[in-house]
Amino acid sequence: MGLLKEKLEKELPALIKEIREFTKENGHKVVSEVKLSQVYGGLRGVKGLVCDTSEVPPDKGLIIRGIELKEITDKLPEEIFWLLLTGDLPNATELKDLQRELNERADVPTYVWDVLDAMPADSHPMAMFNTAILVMQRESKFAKAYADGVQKVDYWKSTLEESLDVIAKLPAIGAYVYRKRFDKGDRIAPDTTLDWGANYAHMLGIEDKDGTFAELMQLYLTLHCDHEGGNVSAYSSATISSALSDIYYSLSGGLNGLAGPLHGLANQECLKWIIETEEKFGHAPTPAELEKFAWETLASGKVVPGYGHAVLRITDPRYDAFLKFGKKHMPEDPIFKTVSTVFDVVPGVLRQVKKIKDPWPNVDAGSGALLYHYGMKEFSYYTVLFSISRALGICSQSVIARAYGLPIIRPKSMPTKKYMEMVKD
Ligand code: HAX
Repeated sequence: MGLLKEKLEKELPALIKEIREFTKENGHKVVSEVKLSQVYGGLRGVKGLVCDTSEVPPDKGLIIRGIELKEITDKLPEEIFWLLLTGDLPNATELKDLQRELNERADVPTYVWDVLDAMPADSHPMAMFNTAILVMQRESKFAKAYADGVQKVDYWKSTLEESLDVIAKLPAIGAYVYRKRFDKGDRIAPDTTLDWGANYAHMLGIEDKDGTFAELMQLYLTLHCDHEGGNVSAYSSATISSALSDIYYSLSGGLNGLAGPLHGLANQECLKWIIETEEKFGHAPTPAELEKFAWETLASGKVVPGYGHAVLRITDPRYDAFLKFGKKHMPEDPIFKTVSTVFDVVPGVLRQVKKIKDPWPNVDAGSGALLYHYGMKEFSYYTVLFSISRALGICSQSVIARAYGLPIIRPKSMPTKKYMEMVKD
């Protein structure tokens, strides 16, 4: 058994006992109320979920297990995975043990390559990536344990096992989707001496003479790992998982939500928007030209991608971290410079639109420009990178939900007519 499972086995029982007592004693207390505008407004702000891996205060941004993101941007993604699950950062021995476990589980079944090879050449990389996860469902350790009659208190154990299995394989799958979909040549064998993110960078096959692309992958995979429980991908996954569907079903389901332009696909849309400005004006756009283009985008009924957020009301600290990386490694890159100019201009435009609650950049506003700099110019691939990282949070949340014994998710819906009657009184 790995040290991660050992730690969780030791620490979870006391926590579960505490939660049981807490909910038993306080179950009747009101923690949120719902207005009709929220019912018809995506349940924004309604407190009705529990997520112990991370939280997103509107004025601070992502906090993982009590630690603000800006304090841990130098950590490896696998360290963050340990943190998400346990509440502590791993020591050197624990990290090494987790890396050993991931290496041992990294072999991808051959049929995954066959399925990807059989998909139409113009398939979206996200459709390829999510199909690869789903097709591995036959490997599910939870489904097997459930069929064998495992007790509810032990559900989390096989969920952790299969989470490790799938997380270990995602870099190779993601890298193959890139190489296959964009004709980059044969699959590159993994290098097991590297950490999870650096190995991914290696298998992508992007030229990286000074090692800074691997550094960017580490940062990318760390920054996108989790964003509390109510975002589309995490919430969709949690709902699927609550029906006791296994990780292969719930992770691919949640990541299908990430593939939407209002969620993870915004990183693809955002760079496209920036490149469009260059094409339209024939040169790196000036602030005045960008302002004009932003107004034109709004007038055409489209959103300005990479700006705004359902929860945040400040510049996303994940955007700040990417900006810092860009300033250090590519300050003169023209696309990166445009990203900075967009940041100077767009909030001022969006602030003038009354209905927009958050005019500030989110995580997707700058990441694409950094990838572009290293020659990864295939926009439609960017959400796959996001997905590999987000799997860390989604899997952690699933393991914890199973450990807490949370029931099937089933909020109540009502017809419009009933709401009309309800508010009459
Ligand atoms: N450009 C234009 N209009 C915007 C906008 C933007 N960047 N941000 C919000 N609005 C609009 C909304 O579309 C909405 O308009 P309608 O009422 O006409 O539908 C109105 O302003 C109110 O929206 P809000 O309350 O401020 O924001 P929401 O919580 O409804 O939506 C979104 C949050 C992130 C979906 C929204 O800000 C948006 O569409 N942004 C652009 C797309 C984007 O960057 N998405 C990625 C978000 C981060 C993420 O999840 N990454 O994965």
